[in-house]
Amino acid sequence: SSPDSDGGTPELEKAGLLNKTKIAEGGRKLRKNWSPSWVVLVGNSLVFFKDPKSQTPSSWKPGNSRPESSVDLRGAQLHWANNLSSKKNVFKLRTVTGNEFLLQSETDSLIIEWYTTIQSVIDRLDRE
Ligand code: I3P
Repeated sequence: SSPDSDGGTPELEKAGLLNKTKIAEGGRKLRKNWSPSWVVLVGNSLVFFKDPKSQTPSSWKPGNSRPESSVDLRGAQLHWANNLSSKKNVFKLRTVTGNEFLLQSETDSLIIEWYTTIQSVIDRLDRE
């Protein structure tokens, strides 16, 4: 088991800059509003930071920067979604509460890494 599986500070799995738009809130469709977001995968959550200036390795740490929003990955669903955008490399993340996000990167390898890492967290939570 991981060093923090007994409930200490959750481990940082991944952090980076992606383009993000929320497309649904509680199942209700929203108008797209793409913007760059500093995305941090930590523990069971995907955490979004609005300020691109806070893109430092320490910026995810609690207290250093206030997250814009946070997504619980337990029970979430991930799908490639190039049919939902004119942009390339888009995937959709849907939470159990019916919030839907599109995430996108111009860099193929980067978006594949994010997809794979988020899916592995979802799979881990499904097995718990
Ligand atoms: C939207 C904006 C989005 C686009 C969306 C447009 O227009 O151009 O970037 O999504 O397309 O409606 P507006 O700024 O006037 O709201 P993509 O970039 O993902 O294609 P859509 O309506 O086909 O989703």
